[in-house]
Amino acid sequence: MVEVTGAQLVAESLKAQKVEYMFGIVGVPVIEVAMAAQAAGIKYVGMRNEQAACYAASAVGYMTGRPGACLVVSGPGLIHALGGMANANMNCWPVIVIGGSSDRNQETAGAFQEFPQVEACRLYSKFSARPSSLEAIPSVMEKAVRTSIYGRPGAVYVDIAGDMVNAKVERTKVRGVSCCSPPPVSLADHTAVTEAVALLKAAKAPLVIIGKGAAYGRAEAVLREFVETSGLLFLPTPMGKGVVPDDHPNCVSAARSRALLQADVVLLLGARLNWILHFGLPPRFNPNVKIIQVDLCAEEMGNNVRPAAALLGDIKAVVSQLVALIKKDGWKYPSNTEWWSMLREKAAANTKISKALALRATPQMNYYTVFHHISELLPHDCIIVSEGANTMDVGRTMLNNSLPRHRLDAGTFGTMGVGLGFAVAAAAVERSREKGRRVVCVEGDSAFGFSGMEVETMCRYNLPVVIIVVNNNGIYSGVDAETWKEMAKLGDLTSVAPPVSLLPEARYDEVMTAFGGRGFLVRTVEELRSALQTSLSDWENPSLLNVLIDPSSDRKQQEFPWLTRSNL
Ligand SMILES: Cc1ncc(C[n+]2csc(CCOP(=O)(O)OP(=O)(O)O)c2C)c(N)n1
Ligand SMILES: *[C@@H]1O[C@H](CO)[C@@H](O)[C@H](O)[C@H]1NC(C)=O
Ligand SMILES: [Mg+2]
Repeated sequence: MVEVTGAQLVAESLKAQKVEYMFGIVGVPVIEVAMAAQAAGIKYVGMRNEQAACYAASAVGYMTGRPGACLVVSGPGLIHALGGMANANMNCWPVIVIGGSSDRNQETAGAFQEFPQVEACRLYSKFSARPSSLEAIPSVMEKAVRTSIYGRPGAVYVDIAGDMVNAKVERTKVRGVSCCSPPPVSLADHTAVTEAVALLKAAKAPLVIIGKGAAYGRAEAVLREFVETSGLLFLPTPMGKGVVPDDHPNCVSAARSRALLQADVVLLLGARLNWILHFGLPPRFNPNVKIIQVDLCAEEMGNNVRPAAALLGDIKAVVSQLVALIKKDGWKYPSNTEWWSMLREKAAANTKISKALALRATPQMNYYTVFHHISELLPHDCIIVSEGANTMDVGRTMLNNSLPRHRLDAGTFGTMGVGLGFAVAAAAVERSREKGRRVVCVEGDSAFGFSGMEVETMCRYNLPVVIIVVNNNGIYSGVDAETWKEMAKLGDLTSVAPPVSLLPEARYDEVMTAFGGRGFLVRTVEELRSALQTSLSDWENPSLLNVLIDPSSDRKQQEFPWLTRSNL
């Protein structure tokens, strides 16, 4: 008689569903689950906070199309993971959280770390359940993984009662469940496709917006063909960057505001008309703009703006339909239109302003100087992880992506603290690939602090992440060291220090050296370039560049504020 434990069933079921990575923190009752996962051939990455573990697992889901698993203990462990589940669900990224919970016979008795976990996860996931017996584990796992990747991807939760982890059952009594099929692909209604092409042909100022749904849906090849066949101009959303390369001649990122404002027809590909796209409404959009919406989620159609055409289906398949129809017609948007030349001029003017800011000779560097030099040195195929406010926003405009799914940032939910978990995940995935790519993590000093201890995780597993902390002594801005000292004389700092401020010239680089990685304190362009070159040539160790910039450095004047608010 061969017996199998609950832990083994969880691990083997995950492996059977092609889950390759698990991130987590062990303790009672899940230590055996992590060990069983390794025994089943799943890579286990022990993290320092469940939040970061869940961010990491969801990043694997986005990059590979297969959810990463996040393993947490009961009560507080699970609570910490909720932030990661919410972030994944908002981003529509698959992740499977496995939570140990208290023993069934102690429920309601005040058991150790007892919490209503299945109920708690419901608000943060697409699916939240607990297998009722050991025999039920494989099918519940299959359903969880399937749910995370079918339809609109998202977070799922499976609860494992503590007493089930080490309980045993005869293997022959457990029905094996094979791997779920890849998500079924559906095409858009042919009439809607015809309407969409007619709208594009009649447009004077058409614009394609490429979202991270297109990146997740692996539509890069067909989308590039679509852009080049149709001759249309495109604008990526933050994580849509790289699906078609940022330096493609049809990319109008540098004239984003103008392109959004004056487009008369927008083809929305795997992007939502939420706050990132200013709801598709005035003052940021033309009130008469016609939206052609391509999405795999029917409920998304009509959010904020009623679409002129709704193309429901798999993005890769639907874009193929568009390409086929355009090719049949032999239609191409002319490249000598006013729309083209206006956007080109605007883009050139904006780029010139950024460049002038970057090259301004001042004693301290500003955001533009830092990103100008970083962009010259980064390999074109690197994965850029980024978070912060100014750091993320300025960095996004100045750091190009040429490959899809190579930018991971604060995303739809605007979550600070995601960066280091994403970077750990990206580096782990890249290391398993034949030609692993560089992972560069560009962090504001505030953003870095949320998950800063994951530096130890990077050092422990020799993950050669290059972290660049753009340090302005605060959230959006800070004060310099001298002013800070003067301020301390004026009264208790909790009363007088600006709430945005953080410790001036904090030595984040020493967090890295504390664990054996490379740390650099950087004040000048020369130091920045040399530290970055050294870091990029080291594939054994992680590095952290603590780049001190002018704490009063700001974003250049914008036509519109970044966030569209109601008129208060
Ligand atoms: C979890 C979470 N907490 C708080 C915030 C509010 N917030 C937005 S950006 C930001 C940090 C910005 O500072 P930093 O990372 O140093 O970037 P900077 O703008 O200074 O370059 C914070 C705390 C958030 N978005 N997410
Ligand atoms: C980034 O792309 C833009 C075009 O969108 C191009 O002008 C710029 O030179 C590129 N930057 C780098 C560093 O390649
Ligand atoms: Mg800052």
